[in-house]
Amino acid sequence: MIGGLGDRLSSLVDKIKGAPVIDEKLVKEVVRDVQRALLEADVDVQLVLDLSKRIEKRALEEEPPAGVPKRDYLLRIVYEELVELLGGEETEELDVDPSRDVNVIMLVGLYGMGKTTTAAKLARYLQRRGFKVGLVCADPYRPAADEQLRQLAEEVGAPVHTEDTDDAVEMAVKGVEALKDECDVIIIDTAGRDRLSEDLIEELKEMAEKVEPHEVLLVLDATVGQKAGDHAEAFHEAVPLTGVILTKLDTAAKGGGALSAVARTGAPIKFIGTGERLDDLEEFNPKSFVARLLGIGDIDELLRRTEEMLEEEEEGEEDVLEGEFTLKDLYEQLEALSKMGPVDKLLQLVPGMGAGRRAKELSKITEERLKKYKVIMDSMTEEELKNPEILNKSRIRRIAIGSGTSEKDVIELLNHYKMMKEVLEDIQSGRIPRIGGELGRVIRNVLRG
Ligand SMILES: Nc1nc2c(ncn2[C@@H]2O[C@H](COP(=O)(O)OP(=O)(O)OP(=O)(O)O)[C@@H](O)[C@H]2O)c(=O)[nH]1
Ligand SMILES: [Mg+2]
Repeated sequence: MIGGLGDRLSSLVDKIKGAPVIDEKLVKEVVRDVQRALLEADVDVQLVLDLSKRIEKRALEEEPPAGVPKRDYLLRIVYEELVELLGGEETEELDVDPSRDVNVIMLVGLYGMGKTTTAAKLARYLQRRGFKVGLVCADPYRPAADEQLRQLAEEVGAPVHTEDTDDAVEMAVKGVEALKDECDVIIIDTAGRDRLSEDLIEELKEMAEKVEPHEVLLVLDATVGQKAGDHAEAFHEAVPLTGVILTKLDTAAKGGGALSAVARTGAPIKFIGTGERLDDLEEFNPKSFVARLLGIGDIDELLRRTEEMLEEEEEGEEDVLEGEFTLKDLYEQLEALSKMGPVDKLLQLVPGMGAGRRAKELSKITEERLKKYKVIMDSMTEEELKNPEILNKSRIRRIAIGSGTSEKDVIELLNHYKMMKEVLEDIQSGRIPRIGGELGRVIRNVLRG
């Protein structure tokens, strides 16, 4: 993705990992490689210079925390500075709330940026999260705009509203009116122009006043490179944006330029489009994006951090082990954990978990199983999720039938739940030592509920 940036950066990681010593010469070489990679990806020269200066200064001056090898610390510095370049640690989630009557999202942007395609992609993304999504065409200008949206809506299986008028605002208002009862989220595909003209600004402002959107997302083609920054700024001045979706990153050699320029404006990049298919939409998160660019899996990441964590005792985490540990928690936490890497590998990092029956059994929790567990849990009542003890034979049978799985599957889930609970108790009683830091937190979250 985004040209050779990933290739260049991951060979840099190999260089750091393979260097016989981490000295000034290597640091300078690394800095030069980072510069070259970023400039090639069209990142602004000044941004690149600032970043490389910071990397060099930090690498030469900062002392790694006790127990952390210099090598790992250098990697960490490169990683942190790249994350900063692409928007920092904080990420903003899409503001959709199931308790609202309806959530309204406006997609805005110039001609050909990918609004209509992205509307359908976003619909699918939200459907997968359990929302009922409707699409509204608010583009009276582009020939057959309604037909294009209709076809895409059909593909994702979403209701669509089109209104036969040449007034974009009216199209949006009537569309929301028509779909709001049957939908949780309504996505409005607005009309573009060839530039940010007065009439477009007026149209979008008036529309926003009338439909009161929770999100106004600018859809921007990443192939424009650094110009994406000014573009985002100008739009934001005209209509307050809640975020940006950068499209066509799959084809954008200048993607690094677009990402860093938009990040600099402070507008959160919420999604990236990575292809023409309707599945090609990803949540954008600078941390995991950079980890991917560097080719360091989150496992590496965690392993590296473990070392420093062992040193430091985090404060304020004493009570996290307390409280009810329910099945629901198990699912949520396992899901969070599995995003960081294979569950079994992670659990092996916990002292006392590496071998034996429990580790063997828990290593069976693959992504596939997690999906199955979710389906099973969807067939349970709130009460059952909270008090799995009440699950007797007949309840288990009912759940298996309801979820289209087998009784064996349900029992397996319950066994895994019990096992995690045991581990929790072991940690509480001190039979398994506490571990600190990020990994410790994740593991404790898994175990706490
Ligand atoms: N490769 C790639 N192509 C994309 C992506 N997103 C959109 N496209 C393509 O970009 C072209 C324009 O997309 P549209 O969704 O029609 O753009 P639009 O902003 O609605 O265009 P107008 O309504 O004419 O203003 C289409 O051919 C899409 O398939 C992406 O992430 N990657
Ligand atoms: Mg369109």
